[in-house]
Amino acid sequence: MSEYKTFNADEAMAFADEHSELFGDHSKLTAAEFDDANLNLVFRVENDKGTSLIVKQALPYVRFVGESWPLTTDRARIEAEVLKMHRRFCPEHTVEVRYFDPVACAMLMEDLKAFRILRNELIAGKKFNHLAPQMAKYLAHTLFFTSDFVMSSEHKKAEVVRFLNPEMCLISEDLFFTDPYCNHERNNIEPSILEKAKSLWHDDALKAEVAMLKADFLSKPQALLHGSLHSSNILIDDETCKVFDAEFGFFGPIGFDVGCLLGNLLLNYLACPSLHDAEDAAEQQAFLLEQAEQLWQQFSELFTELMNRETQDPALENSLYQQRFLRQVFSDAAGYAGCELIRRTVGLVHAADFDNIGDAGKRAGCQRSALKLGRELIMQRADLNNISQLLNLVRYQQTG
Ligand code: SR1
Ligand code: MG
Repeated sequence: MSEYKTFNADEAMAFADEHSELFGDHSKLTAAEFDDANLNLVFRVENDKGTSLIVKQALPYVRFVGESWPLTTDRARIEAEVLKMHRRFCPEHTVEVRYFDPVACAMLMEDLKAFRILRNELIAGKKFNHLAPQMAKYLAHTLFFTSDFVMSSEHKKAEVVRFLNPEMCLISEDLFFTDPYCNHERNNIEPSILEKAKSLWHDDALKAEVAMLKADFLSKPQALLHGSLHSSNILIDDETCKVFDAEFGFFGPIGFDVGCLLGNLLLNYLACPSLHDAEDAAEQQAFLLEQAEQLWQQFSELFTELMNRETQDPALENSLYQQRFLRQVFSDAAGYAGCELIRRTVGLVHAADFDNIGDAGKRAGCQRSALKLGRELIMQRADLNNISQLLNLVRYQQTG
């Protein structure tokens, strides 16, 4: 391809056929477009023997908004490079990119056809005991091995430049840290909670803490983040989790990836009483709290073990420093989890966990709980000493 052109189904099939041996000669191919992709053009290309691949192409705009929101196609390069880097450090839980074309801004990925979107599975009340341990490993390995603990000062600075992602970061900066705290036209606020949402616009104490979290997002390039680690960007089957959709990747605060995932577990937790009957809701909430506890516990144990064993910079081997570092990651993660709860409630992009709740009154109750819990996590993040205290805050807010 000599210049960028948006694929149609035939061109997606040709792209897959040209860049993969998978289909062999003379396969009869079909291409089906995914219509639920927020940002990009995604096709499943399949032959008549059931073999399939995913073709994903960045559009020069935000797909679900349209051409009125132009967006860089360089996000495809970022996504391919982040997934390749993360797969180096955690291959078992990172989707495989088979080929990337920088002119077409398109990639060929393995098709995990038997896997399901984690958010949808949690909404359906499914439980996966392998979720927390596997995501803890993904987070610990991808974030530790791209941090100052391992990368030399010079190498990491070059990587920070390579992964500069200003347009995608601006979306997160606006949606997480700016829009929810003012009367922004992008916000999506249900009338029944408008008064609660308005209180955010005038809450100076909260806005000061959100500003600190935003400032760190802007200027704390600790490790190569996925940058959008929510439960719709994790695929899961009965044995394995796989992370995909890494176009928001950049070097940022480690607590942002941890907090995004934690925040999405808490969104589903708050939705449970409105999604399931009382007994199922209680069981699902107990599962989610257990997964949240294991996620942090196992992440921090793995990260500590890696710091002890693999740190390359003598100055960063100091055990007191390492303890303080992880303590700060926990505090950051609590704050970013709070930001995710709030922005998914009043911001442009909601979460199906709440939007799937048919009863408007129950949905509004979940939204109010999310705003309240989100604020508490942000305001109390420095005082929460461990995951148990954080989860007690969650339990209390649920009944508060
Ligand atoms: C305009 S992009 C909106 C959201 O979709 C992605 O999944 C990220 O969560 C982003 O915030
Ligand atoms: Mg996605």
